[in-house]
Amino acid sequence: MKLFTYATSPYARKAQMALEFKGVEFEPIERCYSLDRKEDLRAASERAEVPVLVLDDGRTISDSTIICEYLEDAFPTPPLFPKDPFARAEMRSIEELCDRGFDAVSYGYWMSQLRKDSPEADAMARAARDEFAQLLARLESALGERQFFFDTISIADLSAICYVPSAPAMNIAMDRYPHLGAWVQRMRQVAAVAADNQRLKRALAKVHDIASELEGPDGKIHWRDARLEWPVRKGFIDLVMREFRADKMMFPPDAC
Ligand SMILES: N[C@@H](CCC(=O)N[C@@H](CS)C(=O)NCC(=O)O)C(=O)O
Repeated sequence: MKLFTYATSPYARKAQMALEFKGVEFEPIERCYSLDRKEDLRAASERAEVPVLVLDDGRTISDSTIICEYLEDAFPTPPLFPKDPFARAEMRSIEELCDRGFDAVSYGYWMSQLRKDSPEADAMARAARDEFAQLLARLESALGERQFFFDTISIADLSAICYVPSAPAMNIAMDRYPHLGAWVQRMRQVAAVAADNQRLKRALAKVHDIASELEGPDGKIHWRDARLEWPVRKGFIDLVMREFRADKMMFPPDAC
């Protein structure tokens, strides 16, 4: 199998950690279409997003949630889903909170840093910090005194570990979230998570500035669903309009 992946993409990281946790052999291929425009990723995924899993016979599976469900079905041991149906539903809700909520808020924060000379930059950074803190509080209470979000490590943990440790980079102190703080340390004892953290550190060490992580060769930035909703919902629609009018937005193609 192959995995189109990218060391700083939370979705790709989740899928790669799931493969590694389950001990499935695969070849990682680092791609980010909006930054490198490599056509092999576009050929494998109509949305040209990572992650994409390519099976040995060439069939492909896109979307981190769908990939993780496939991996759980195809390689049930060790499990990454709880057994109880209600716990499975709760696990999916935490994954969704990360994929939709944390992702959009983080994107909003990094956009505010990228456009730091824009009139709304400070307010946007504050709004993103406030909402990120609310999301952390939700996870802190969902985790409680437990070792992991459910009886054993699950997709909820692999999703959340892609966001929680970025709080300090957004100037959010972790001392209000003691359970999450201890959980991050515990998670980093897990081999697949430790390997992911090493890859992330290596990738971040090479990042010159935020622009090089977000803007493609033509200056366009990838936008989609919740990432677009967040600045509109928070009242930063003028920034969105300026990006759109300046032709700096790249969207997934129609009908996919
Ligand atoms: N719903 C998708 C979202 C995947 C996604 O948005 N991936 C981003 C990276 S974080 C991407 O590939 N964006 C396209 C680009 O930047 O070229 C999933 O869960 O896999």
